[in-house]
Amino acid sequence: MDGVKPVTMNESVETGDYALQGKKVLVVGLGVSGLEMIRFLCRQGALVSASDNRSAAELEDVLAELKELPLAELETGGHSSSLFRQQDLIVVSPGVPWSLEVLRQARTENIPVVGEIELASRFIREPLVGLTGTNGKTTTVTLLGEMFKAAGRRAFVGGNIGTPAVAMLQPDADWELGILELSSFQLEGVVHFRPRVAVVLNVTPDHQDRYRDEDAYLAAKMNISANQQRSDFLLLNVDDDRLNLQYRQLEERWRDGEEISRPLPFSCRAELELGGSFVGQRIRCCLPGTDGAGRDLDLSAPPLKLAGEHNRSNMLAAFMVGLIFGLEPEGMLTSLASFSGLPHRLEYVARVADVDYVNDSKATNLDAVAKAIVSFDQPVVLLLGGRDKGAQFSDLEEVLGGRVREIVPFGEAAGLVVRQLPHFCGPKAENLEEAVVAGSRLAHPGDVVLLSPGCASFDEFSSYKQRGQAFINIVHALGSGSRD
Ligand code: UMA
Repeated sequence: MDGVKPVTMNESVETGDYALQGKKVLVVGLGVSGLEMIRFLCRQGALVSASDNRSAAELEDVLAELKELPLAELETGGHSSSLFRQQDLIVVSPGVPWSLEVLRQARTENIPVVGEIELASRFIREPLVGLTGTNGKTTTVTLLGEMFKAAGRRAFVGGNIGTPAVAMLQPDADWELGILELSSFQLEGVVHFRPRVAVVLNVTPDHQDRYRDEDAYLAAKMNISANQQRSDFLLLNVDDDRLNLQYRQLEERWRDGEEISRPLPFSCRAELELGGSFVGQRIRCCLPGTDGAGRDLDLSAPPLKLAGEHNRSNMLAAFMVGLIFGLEPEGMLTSLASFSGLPHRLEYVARVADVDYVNDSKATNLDAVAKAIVSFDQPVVLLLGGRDKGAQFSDLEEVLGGRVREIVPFGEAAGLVVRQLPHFCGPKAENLEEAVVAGSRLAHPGDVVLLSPGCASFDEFSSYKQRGQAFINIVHALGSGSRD
């Protein structure tokens, strides 16, 4: 993490004076985070400037929105050190690299530089759940949002999922807690951010263009608990080797009385004495009694619509967070049973003639296809095709064996798929509809027909969403009259 962790904010802010009235604050980046930060900072009475490296022409829509707001200065087409050096505070959008020369320079001049999550968390008074991981973050915070909503609790769900955390601070807001999906980019920019409960779902190599090595990426993720205290919790998936090691080290430090959060393990492979496990059909949780969170449960899990160990692991993490916040287990089990995931991402559609149909239209690359295939315990009939993006379909061979009954190649890329994966392919289908029908004939009872196309949709549709919706419609037409 050399060179990426920002310098802490100036003394007055650190000692609890968060007043922004009359302070010169620069917002870097004019995406959704930048816009929301500008709105918030203007409401706080700050003298707000903004800087973006896109040209004014590229920012046309954004500039139209900014017209309503009293900006002190607006810089487009690059970042100039003269503007950065005048500021009392610089707030940075998550996608902007901390290594930018202008930011480095500002820090050497003791100008505080923080990220959007840090800014928001300094003003949010409600307890926060912070959730990170390489995969499954969006699914898990969405499920958590549903669990809290079902329990009648007003939970803000935001962060990397799309709504910036600072939107939690809108004047008419009335939240009881915030659930934040946090990317490693966002976690790089935290200084005092302290979630009441932090969760790390998994850590596998990603964003290697931004991080020096895997340890630097892990360090950015673990920043989620940097400011937690002994009454806080850090949930770690111990099925992940790197997190298992983190857990064992942190547990020792916690037992030695260090001022760190209580680490709690969770696993879908082993039953644990402390923490949570989801092995077979049973969910077992043993949570320590700090602040009334103590629970000891052994429950039978309902049948789930989402397949795969990674989904069980995400569900277990959400269940444990809910328990810590006092949600009733029965209500949460109902939420688990009805949760069908996010649209177009391993989205369960229906069961027709004892075959499950799953829409993974968002999988437009082979890595996503591979992850989808391994998430099922039952045999898969894979609908693969669309407009090729230069993929090497033969790379899939390793995961297909023993898992995929047959591939139905479809659309423009069908010929290429057949040439590269001759042993797995049945006859080509012209389009998606033909592919679904062919898939339904090939599938045996208990199988999954999976649309995980590994290609763009543009040969037949205007977007992956339209393709996914078409798949859903075709499946429902297929199933009219059958049990859903
Ligand atoms: N920009 C600069 N200078 C730079 C680089 C970028 O001015 O050196 C400008 C760009 O021209 C652009 C703006 O910064 O105008 C974009 O800022 P941003 O990339 O932070 O984008 P936002 O629209 O604010 O969205 C961000 C997250 N984006 C990234 O982390 C890249 C969104 O996550 C998030 O939903 C949103 O804040 C709200 O919190 C997206 C994402 O791809 C979904 N995340 C990555 C992931 O999930 O893998 C981490």
